[in-house]
Amino acid sequence: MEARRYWGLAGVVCTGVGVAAGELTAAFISPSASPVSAVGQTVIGLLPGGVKEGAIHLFGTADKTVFLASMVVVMALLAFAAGLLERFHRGFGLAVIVLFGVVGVAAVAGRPDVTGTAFVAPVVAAGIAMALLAWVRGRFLHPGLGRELKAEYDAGRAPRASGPPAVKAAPAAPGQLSPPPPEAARSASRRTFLGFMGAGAAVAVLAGGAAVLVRRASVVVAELRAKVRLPRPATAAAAVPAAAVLDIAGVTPLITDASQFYRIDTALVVPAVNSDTWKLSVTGMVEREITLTFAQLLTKPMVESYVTIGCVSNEVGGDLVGNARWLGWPVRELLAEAGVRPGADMVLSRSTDGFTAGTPLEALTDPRNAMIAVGMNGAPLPMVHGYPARLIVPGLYGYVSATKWLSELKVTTFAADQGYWTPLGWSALGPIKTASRIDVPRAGAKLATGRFTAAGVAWSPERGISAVEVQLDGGPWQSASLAAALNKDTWVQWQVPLTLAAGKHQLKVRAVDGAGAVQTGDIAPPAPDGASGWHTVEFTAA
Ligand SMILES: Nc1nc2c(c(=O)[nH]1)N[C@H]1C(S)=C(S)[C@@H](COP(=O)(O)O)O[C@H]1N2
Ligand SMILES: [Mo]
Repeated sequence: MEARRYWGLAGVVCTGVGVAAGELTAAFISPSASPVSAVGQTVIGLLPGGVKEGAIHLFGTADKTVFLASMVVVMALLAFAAGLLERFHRGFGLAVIVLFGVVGVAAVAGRPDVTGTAFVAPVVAAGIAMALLAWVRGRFLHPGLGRELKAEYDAGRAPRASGPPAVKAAPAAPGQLSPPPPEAARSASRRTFLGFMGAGAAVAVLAGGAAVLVRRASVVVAELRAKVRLPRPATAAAAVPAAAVLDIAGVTPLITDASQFYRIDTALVVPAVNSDTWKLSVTGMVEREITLTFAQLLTKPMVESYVTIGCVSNEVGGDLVGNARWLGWPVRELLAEAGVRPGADMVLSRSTDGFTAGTPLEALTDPRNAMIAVGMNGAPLPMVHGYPARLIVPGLYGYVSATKWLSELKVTTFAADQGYWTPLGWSALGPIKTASRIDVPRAGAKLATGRFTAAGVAWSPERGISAVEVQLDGGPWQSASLAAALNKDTWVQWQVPLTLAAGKHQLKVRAVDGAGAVQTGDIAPPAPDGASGWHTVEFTAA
């Protein structure tokens, strides 16, 4: 098995399986995470305009197909070369694959819509390709030492040219060179090798095909999303005052960029909800059931508001919380059109993928800005955050309110229905607990002695924040100063000047809500209704 073509073939098949596995991983992570298309887009971006136009002239609408086909050919050639290099010197081919991985990571990281997990796909691709090539090398390709040949040899059928002195059934006299393995043994080994290569190619084609199918749906939706023109809000959010933003390095930004916004849901594959066929229905205890298309929803008078949402699973000091400018139609107006019948006390919202949340009816009908949101920070909802529409309810944890990929609002009762997480041990009611977080200093920071400004954020959506206090090394609680609040539904930044002596320090923070209630210091885990306790950071000054 020394022929060059076998090594090249191994390079192509092993890399192919890796790339396909990477594509499949990407399809599950996010529609934009595909390493192959990221590399392709990067290459297209680097091509001079003339070349691009030339290609479009030459190939017309087939330009993308031609481009992808050329990419596959180039990758196959490089992978063939990687296999040959591995034959030339152990590890060289693997190094080429590492390079593939690095290019993939760089390309994915350079995409405008990059997500934190996007780099996983090229890493998976390179890892699998390397592991396979190393295995195939050891199993079949190592000159004269293939296990297949050894088995033949041990069975006394295939005397070998090199290796340990033959004890069993060695036809050659001691000191004499054994003859090479007979053609029969070599072709048996070759057949097994080629069988493995065929199986590998089949796996690559199947995984790649599955990735394409998963992706195609999301590409269609991404294109629809790109064409959405959000309506102007009937009630716009006021511009962010300068006084709301502290100029302190390391403090959480007041507005969370969609790309940085935490994502929590039960969906393995991001639902690709086609906004052309999407419908929202209002059912249950209503005078008239209503169904609404996306186009109809976009004609409704929209409110725009900053709302901080949080996950019930957020630990004290954790980052499963974010603040965005949402645009949506007030749920109370939709419910008023449907006419809620007496006796109802809950709305069970359902997503296209079957998730449900049970929200107190009151939270959707009182004056707060509970909305069917279609916009996030001035753009249509990102697919991972619920495109085309989701619920946003100030003051409630996401699991009881923030249904993404919203498809139905069923007016019902807590006695009759439960949201997804309630039977799994989480509280039926999920008001967000007042919380505060120290962003600066970070835990374990090594600071200089003297003056230092600590900073962070505090939130108590719906009630607002009236004060934040910190405690240094068990001393008295001292007031932090608050940046201007956008409204009572969002977090506020806080800062406090400290004077640090040399040594170890411990800083605690607590907030006071708009009604004067002090954030509890009682330590509770996230289950069943949200973590509590004062965020505490330890650091040193020298
Ligand atoms: N369809 C659907 N919507 C969902 C969930 C889900 O699993 N499926 N999770 C909820 C939870 S637990 C939270 S905290 C928020 C998170 O919203 P985000 O991912 O946009 O930050 O979405 C909520 N909406
Ligand atoms: Mo959550």
